[in-house]
Amino acid sequence: MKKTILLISALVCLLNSCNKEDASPTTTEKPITYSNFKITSVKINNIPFTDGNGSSWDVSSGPDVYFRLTDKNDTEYTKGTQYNDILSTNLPFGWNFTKAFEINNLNTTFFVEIYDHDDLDSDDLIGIVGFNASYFTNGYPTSIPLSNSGCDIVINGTWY
Ligand SMILES: [Ca+2]
Ligand SMILES: [Ca+2]
Repeated sequence: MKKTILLISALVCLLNSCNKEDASPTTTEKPITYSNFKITSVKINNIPFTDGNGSSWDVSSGPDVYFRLTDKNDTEYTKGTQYNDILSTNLPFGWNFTKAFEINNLNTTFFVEIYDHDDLDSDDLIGIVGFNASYFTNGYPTSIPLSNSGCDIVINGTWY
């Protein structure tokens, strides 16, 4: 008999605690949060075809475009293979990562540096676009458009 009473009181407790949860304002479900993001591809929608002086990147052809993924210390994490003689009609173009680039600290800022490769002198920097994944944790978009200095890019990836 004692056992039954104990069981019943335990059950009542359980029910009460359930009721308390039900009384909370909207839902008892916790919103999903992610603490990592991995970049699976980078797409270039637009680049400026002239430098700050109005000169084209190459004298007689379009720029030979590649990107470097770096951090503030200029550590290079990955580099995209070069597309030669890009014209505005080649836009958009991009790179699928053979190995996704994993960001384990969402607060770290990375940079997509877009270059024109030159054979005879140092490569021309077309533009740099910063990316800090923590700015996108409201909604966790898997396709993130970013713009800076005339460069419009899209970073695609997965939250996990
Ligand atoms: Ca050049
Ligand atoms: Ca060229």
